[in-house]
Amino acid sequence: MEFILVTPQARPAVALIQLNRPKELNALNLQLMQEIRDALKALDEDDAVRVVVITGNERAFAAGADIKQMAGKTAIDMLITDQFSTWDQIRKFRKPLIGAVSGFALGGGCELAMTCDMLVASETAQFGQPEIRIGTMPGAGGTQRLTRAVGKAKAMEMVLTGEFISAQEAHRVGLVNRVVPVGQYLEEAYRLAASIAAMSPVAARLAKESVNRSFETHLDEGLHFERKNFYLTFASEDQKEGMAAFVEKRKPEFKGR
Ligand code: DAK
Repeated sequence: MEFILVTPQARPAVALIQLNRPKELNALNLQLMQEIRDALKALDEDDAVRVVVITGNERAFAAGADIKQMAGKTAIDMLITDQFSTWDQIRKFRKPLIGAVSGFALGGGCELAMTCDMLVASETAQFGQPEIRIGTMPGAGGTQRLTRAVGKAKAMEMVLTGEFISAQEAHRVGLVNRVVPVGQYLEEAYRLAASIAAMSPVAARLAKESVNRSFETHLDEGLHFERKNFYLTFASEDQKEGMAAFVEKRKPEFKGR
């Protein structure tokens, strides 16, 4: 891996992916995105990993897709490169994925953050979809996920003016889960990850899938989907362990089976 650092056990059962193109503010070139995709695939298949944290550095989570790499491309170049398949595979990651964001999360960087299940932001984080300022528009979910997260008025303003919002505002409008001082954002993400890693990985996976389904379907179908996944948890050893531990007044030990 040239542009990311992967630590499979950054904390017990918690892996870390760190974007590592600091001079370019972690601009997302094709190779970097492919490396994230490959790392997530490997971590998805690694039973020792229950939760993944993805981060950049203090100055930038990612300042967007690599403008220098994109600048001369034609529509047909973009069509043939089919970058969306990389993004689609990232979206299909099945374990909980937490973004730890400091500094710039712009354009594709904001979109990458929004593919995470939860976000911890430092007080210096800034989120934005500034593509309009360079004559284009969001292409990897910015008009869709941002609108679902913050509502139409705020999303329209961000997408049409390209203005950034602060971590505090991102928190107020529901884009991020928590905002902490800059020295603490990664630790806070690990804390959140550890609390999820202590749960049943089977239940976490089915619950994540069910929450995500709510964005893609109507209520009746979503409730049906949720019920099937709820029933499915009763096929797991973890459900037996969790309920036995409650009755026996002890801490459960979930095995992911
Ligand atoms: N691409 C390439 N290089 C970038 C970059 C980017 N997005 N952002 C920053 N850099 C580079 C700068 O060029 C500079 O490099 P040198 O000139 O030193 O070689 C270095 O990082 C430091 O940046 P600055 O000197 O500009 O630093 P400042 O603190 O002055 O400004 C800034 C920071 C973040 C405000 C500024 O760099 C900036 O405005 N950056 C561009 C932000 C932006 O427009 N982002 C949106 C890009 S479009 C798709 C998926 C996704 C996308 C599209 C398609 N498919 C699946 C098909 C997404 C598109 C986008 O994200």
